[in-house]
Amino acid sequence: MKSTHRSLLGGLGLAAAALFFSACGKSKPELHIYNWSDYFAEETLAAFEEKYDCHVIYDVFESNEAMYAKLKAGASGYDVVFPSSYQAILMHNENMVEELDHSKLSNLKNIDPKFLKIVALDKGMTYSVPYMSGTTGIAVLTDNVGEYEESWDIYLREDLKGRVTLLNDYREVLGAALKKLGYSLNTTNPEEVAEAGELVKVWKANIAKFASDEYKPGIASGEFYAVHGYSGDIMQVMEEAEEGAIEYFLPEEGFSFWADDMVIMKDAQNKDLAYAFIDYMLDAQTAANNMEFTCYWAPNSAAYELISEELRANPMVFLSDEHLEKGEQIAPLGEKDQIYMDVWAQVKSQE
Ligand code: SPD
Repeated sequence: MKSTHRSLLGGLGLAAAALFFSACGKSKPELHIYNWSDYFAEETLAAFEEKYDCHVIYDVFESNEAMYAKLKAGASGYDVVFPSSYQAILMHNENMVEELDHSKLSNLKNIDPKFLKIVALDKGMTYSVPYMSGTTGIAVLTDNVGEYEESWDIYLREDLKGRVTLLNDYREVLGAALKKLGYSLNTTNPEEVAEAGELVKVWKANIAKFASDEYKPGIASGEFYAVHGYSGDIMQVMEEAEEGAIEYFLPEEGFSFWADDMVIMKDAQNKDLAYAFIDYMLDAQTAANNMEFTCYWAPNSAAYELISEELRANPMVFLSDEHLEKGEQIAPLGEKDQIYMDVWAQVKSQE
């Protein structure tokens, strides 16, 4: 697998660089992207800028909730956004994203049909195109955690108090507690969600913080001993750590898996460039480069033969039948989402 140095600082470097280049050459067309951090290979954006003689401005978000809140609060000017599939559905229902013109996406043919069948929520790719998919689990610093059970109960361990983190993401954290309690992470039963909230309050007393970007540098530096995080991001940190220093597990009680998609915003300023960008991301070599860098599954059949043997064989990258069986995909809940948001607000406000 190609070893590449990644910023473990949540993509701030890339965003700053993009802003710098944007300020230097205002005459070129600009493409504004809003995405998760550390989610492109280093060469991806620069190669696109060169090919299309444009500037790419890359802003990052740490959760669907934060991204959606910013857009709803009036942030406009983004051309391409990368919500998780369950969030893309909500954005589509709220008329925030374009219906896609497939004639402008020649590389759509590369999308893995198996992925469309078993994982994609917008199976016809009418308003979203799949980008990457992964799982959410727990990474541990082996020397500091010692023996452990592959369970959400790690958040109860007194000896790890103040050294563990949970994601700052209500669907992921309440979802984890729901799995621990034996419920679906998509339940709309208010009592089950409330019970999950009570469990998260117990976990909260033991954690250092809710962290969605800081967990990467935190476990890399040894500040945190166990972190709740995304498979590819953890694998990125593992690649730069000593062999065996960090392990990743999927709790036996169940866990989430998800996909992140690409959408074009209704108010995009440069829709042609947005289409060109999505098509470029679907190019086999671009997708392979992004997979090698991010360590996530890009569901692009044409890219599979271009990635290393090692990546192809890594069980952390591709969703296996076991993942699909023991894990559960986060689904959109419509109005019932409010049940989760109310419980999450209580969790967050508890001292
Ligand atoms: N660094 C990229 C992380 C992408 C995580 N997206 C998945 C969110 C599911 N709740």
